Amino acid sequence: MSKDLFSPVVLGSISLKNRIVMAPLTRNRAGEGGVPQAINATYYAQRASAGLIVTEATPISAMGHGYPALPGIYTDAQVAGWKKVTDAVHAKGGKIVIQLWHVGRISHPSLLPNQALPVAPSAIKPAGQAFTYQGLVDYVEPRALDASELPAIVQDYVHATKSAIAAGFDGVEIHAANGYLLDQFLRDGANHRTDQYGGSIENRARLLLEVTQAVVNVIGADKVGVRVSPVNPFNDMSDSNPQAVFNYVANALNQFNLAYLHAVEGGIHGGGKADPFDFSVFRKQFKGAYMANLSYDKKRGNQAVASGHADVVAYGVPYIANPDLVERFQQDAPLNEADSNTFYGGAEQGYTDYPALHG
Ligand code: 8OZ
Repeated sequence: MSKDLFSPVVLGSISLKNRIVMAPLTRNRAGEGGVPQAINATYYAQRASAGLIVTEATPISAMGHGYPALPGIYTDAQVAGWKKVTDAVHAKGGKIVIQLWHVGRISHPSLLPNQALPVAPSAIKPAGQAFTYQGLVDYVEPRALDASELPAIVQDYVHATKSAIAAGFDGVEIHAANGYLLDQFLRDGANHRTDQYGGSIENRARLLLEVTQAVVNVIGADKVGVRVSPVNPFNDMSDSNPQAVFNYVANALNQFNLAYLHAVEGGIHGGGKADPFDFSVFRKQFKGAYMANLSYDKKRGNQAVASGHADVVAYGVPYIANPDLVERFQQDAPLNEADSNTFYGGAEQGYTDYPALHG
């Protein structure tokens, strides 16, 4: 029988009851100190019929923050908060991995310890404005990281992965997409380094591969995914040859036997026009499971799975508004419309109050 979105699948060692994934979604509703609250557990548990939930992007360190009210995964209180989330999702038969995040230059001193400058591969100020507690403020020129500082950042990923295990997650996803730190190293619009972390594609991929190796050593490759966005221009990103960079990355990641590779297959967040890119060629470089994301609906999701392009499909905006997206797809029921005014920040409204078909 041919596969569709409702067929079970195993990603690495994570068993999914269907191939519908809740994509990572930044919602800016964590408590003081980046600690997840009961409302966050309710939100994720409402969505536990997904085959897999990828949490919102979650900073691995205080320097990894770049927006208000993000949850973290590096303090004991954050681990305890996330434990309530994973318990609530598991109680409803769901699976959940946490997306590990360092924002790099997409931040502002007001969001960082001691008003520190954001860090980046190179001292290149991104165009645009940071979301701060004081409102939108121009980005600043980040401080270029010295190569000697990178092992400590890799260690922050290690610590975050240990914290994720303690918090009861089924795995982790390394966020190497959308113009944040690891993506800043990958793409040459943001990386002008002349050391072993810049210049050639091999050098620009080095930090991602070091982070992946370190995370794999902690939790096991069969519980690790990596997310990339080869042509998303969001956060002032560009590359002179994205196909070559990301074909290399997909090939290099084969060495680990990861649970999955997750790709944003175009531009998101209104960052502008995406460069041409052949995602079918890119996907074929990778020997493991592939998670596709970007404006899929039920029909195109089923086609992607049936054709073998994707093993699983991640849905973002539809999951904001439809906690029971799986049931709605199963029944061809109409979808709730998502209200973009309540995407980022706030409380229950637009977060936990979207109705399910069956109360
Ligand atoms: C939208 C707003 C803030 C952050 C991403 C973590 O694009 C994000 C993000 C998206 O990966």
